[in-house]
Amino acid sequence: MKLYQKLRTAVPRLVLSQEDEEEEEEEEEDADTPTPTGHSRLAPWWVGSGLLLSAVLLSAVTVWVLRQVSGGWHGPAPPSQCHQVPESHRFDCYPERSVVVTRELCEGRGCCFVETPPAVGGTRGVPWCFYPPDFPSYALQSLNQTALGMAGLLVRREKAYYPRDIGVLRLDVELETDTRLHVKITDAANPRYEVPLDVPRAKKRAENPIYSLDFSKDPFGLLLRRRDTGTVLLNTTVAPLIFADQFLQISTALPSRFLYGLGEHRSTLLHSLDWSTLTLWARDVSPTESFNLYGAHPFYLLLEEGGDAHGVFLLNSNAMEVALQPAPALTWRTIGGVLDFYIFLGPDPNAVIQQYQEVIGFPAMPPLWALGFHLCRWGYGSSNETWQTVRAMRNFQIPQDAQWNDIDYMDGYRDFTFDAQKFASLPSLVEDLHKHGQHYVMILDPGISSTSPRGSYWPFDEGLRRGLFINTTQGQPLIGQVWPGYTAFADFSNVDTRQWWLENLQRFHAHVPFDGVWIDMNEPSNFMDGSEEGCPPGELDSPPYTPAVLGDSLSAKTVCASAKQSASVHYNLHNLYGLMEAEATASALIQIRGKRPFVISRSTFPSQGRYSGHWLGDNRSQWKDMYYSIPGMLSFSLFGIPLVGADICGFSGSTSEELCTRWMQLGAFYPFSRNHNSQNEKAQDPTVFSPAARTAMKDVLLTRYSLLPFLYTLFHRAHVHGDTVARPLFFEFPQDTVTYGLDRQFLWGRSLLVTPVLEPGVDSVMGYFPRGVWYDFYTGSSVNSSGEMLKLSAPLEHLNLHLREGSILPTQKPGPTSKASRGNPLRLIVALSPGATAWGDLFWDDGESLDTFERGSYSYLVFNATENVFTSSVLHTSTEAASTTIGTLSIYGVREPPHKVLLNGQEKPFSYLDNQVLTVSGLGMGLGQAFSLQWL
Ligand code: MIG
Repeated sequence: MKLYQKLRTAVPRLVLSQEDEEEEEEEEEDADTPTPTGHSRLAPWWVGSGLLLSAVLLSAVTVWVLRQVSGGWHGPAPPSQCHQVPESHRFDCYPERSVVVTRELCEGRGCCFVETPPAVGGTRGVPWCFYPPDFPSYALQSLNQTALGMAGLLVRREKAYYPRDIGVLRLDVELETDTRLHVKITDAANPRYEVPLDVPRAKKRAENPIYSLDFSKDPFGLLLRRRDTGTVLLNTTVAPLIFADQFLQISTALPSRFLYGLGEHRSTLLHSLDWSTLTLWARDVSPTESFNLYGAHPFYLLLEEGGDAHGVFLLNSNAMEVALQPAPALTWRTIGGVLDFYIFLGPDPNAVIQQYQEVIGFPAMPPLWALGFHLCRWGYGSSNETWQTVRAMRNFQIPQDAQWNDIDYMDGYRDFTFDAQKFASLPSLVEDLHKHGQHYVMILDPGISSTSPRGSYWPFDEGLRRGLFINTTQGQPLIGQVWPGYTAFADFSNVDTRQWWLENLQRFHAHVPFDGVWIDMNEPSNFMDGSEEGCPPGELDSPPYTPAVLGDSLSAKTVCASAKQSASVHYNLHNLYGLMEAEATASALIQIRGKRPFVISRSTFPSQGRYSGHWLGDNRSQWKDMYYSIPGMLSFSLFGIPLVGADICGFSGSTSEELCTRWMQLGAFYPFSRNHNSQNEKAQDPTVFSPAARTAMKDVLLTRYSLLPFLYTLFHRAHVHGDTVARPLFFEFPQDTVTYGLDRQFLWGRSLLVTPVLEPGVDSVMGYFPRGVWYDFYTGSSVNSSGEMLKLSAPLEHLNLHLREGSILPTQKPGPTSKASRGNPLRLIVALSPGATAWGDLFWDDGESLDTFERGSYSYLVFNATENVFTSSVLHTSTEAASTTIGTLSIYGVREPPHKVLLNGQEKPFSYLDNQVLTVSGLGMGLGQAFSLQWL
């Protein structure tokens, strides 16, 4: 208690009401002697105006006794206490799915058992077994100031109900920046597994945090507030903290129901808090609502009342669940590691994502060709067939930057080989792609065939010799089954594996000079559960608590959790498999090609954006799947992986011409745009459809290509500032609550609104237009919205695109490849605000060299329009800029027809249309040249 008191005198005091003060004094006196009654002296937290929430804070960091709860309580909770807990505030004390919870089992845990009508619609509904208000938890026993914040001890007097319950925990609170707080809870005595991620460490304590922090002492709890609004962002006193070796649980009240993130899942962008549980455990499965999918992203963004936003990241890679309930409240439930939270205070959504990426790392700058159109198919069957498609695309002059091959290029599905018969012309195909300014990408799987005759397959022989595979508990390579038959799995947590992976890629590149790599099946996926021998008994494969993973077992369709990897057991590293493979692959590509790497990965984890993009996996050729790609894509924007897209036209099942046309239109606005198809399905590339459909697809790709300078600049901003590329509307209009649930439209950057058609048989689409002037991208005609749903004409050949007032977009005459386009003159589209201002920028470099920004080999231009003058300012320039010119300026929203246009003071011809569009062509201004254009 001494430490605690010392700290209290060291910081400004908390102002409490008279009554509260008395209570507090009382508690101070007998702080060491728990009262035997077991009754909380405070109003329960759900009574919103209770003491806990009415305290006024004076300091950023204040500690005081909130409530003193006895630890001496056993057995069934008194029924009155149980019924007192409102249904929405019942925190599940028996989340196990394998048992039907009875009163006996529940009360055996010391919890309340109250039956309520079963839920409808697939969720578990109100838990029947829940914590009583005074369920034993930890008490904050000491708290010391540290350089960055404070460190304390949490002590539990009574064990909870899971084995190896940890009695004394260490709490570290670091005020890392004014907008970032770091809270870590771990075993005070023994080191535990922690995610091997390099996170930046603050050097000194934040001076003016925009948050304040308070602690409840017994039971321990943390309250985080936004200072200027007083909004309580976290309140962990709502349910007991549990910290056993393989069951760690902490709950918090949420300040609103506007919760996003927590991937990877198939869901609406805005999560439902009606008793949904989101499981995070990398899994190969065709995306299905409520299943755990390929990646794990324990991060959420929450919009508060009034439009401020904050984010919470739990740096933990173990299997976990996040339980949501309507209180609103959230429970993190993980089965290993430590509770390591980063909290980002924004205050706007974009700032939250920037701050998150300051911790996990900003995304890599992709090569320009990555932003072109990609074509792929499982089952071209031969390199000639693949080549035919490429030629057909060229014949119709449909833009394409990259041709891909799926596993059928391999010899017996073995990595680093290609079928010598069917793919004999593969090297020539790749050469031909390069000649046409195009690129080649092929798939690699992490399962390495283990049954090829010794001496015939270097990847396995050498991996075995060097000991680079995931091992069983017995120390032998774990054997599972994937496409090539029996396989071992590369252990990318071993640095030597990265070297071996590089050598494999080098050897293959000598024959097939690929440009990028598609890494699939890296959950890792296994056709067997665990291994050919199953998994051994024990607490890793059969933990005391198994989160609600698909298949009810950690080893379902993957390797055993007990398997040994160089950095730890697979139990801890499973969710990191795709990240580690991506890192190894990107670094190998850099060494082999000396250029910016292009990697697309199926499994992902926070910080993945530094190494790869992501596609949303095995969707189906259905309208519903097309819709789900939007929330999927936008969620990955939140996760710091801006290079994302879904299989355009659908992976499995057969697409229709109408669906595929609409999907090509939407997909032309995925940051990563690839049409991919499963084996045994009809071809679905643009060339196979009717002339009308084909032309619509070609047109929308040309539109994409015309926007590449804008898209590329957005990626630069993502790389340097952590801005999002594809962006939910609420990011730009957080004050407009209508936008909170919108996930059928999205923005590129802050200004380009995409409103796709997502259903069959229509020729119009409803779209929301936040308050302001919006211009039709193609024509420049404007609508002035007061924040309305508008019906837009949408015939099959048309994708609705609108420009927000006040923006300037750099575009370019499109060519058949990004390489061809980038030589063409630029056209800037200026969308004036009613006050006749606009802003935009352009990042330009050679499109492929490493670290151009970091080395200064780039140009950066800022465009402004104000009072009838447009100016281009060159903030930075380098040699690449010399060959590129700005040719045209199209200014939307010029109200009066001008009589004169001056370029740097010289008169210029122009055109002016009735819809208030002023166009000036033939500017011929080099990118490195600042200039101004005035209309009078
Ligand atoms: O077991 O490589 O998600 O895009 O075409 C299926 C074949 C393995 C799954 C990928 C899909 C790819 C397919 N792969």
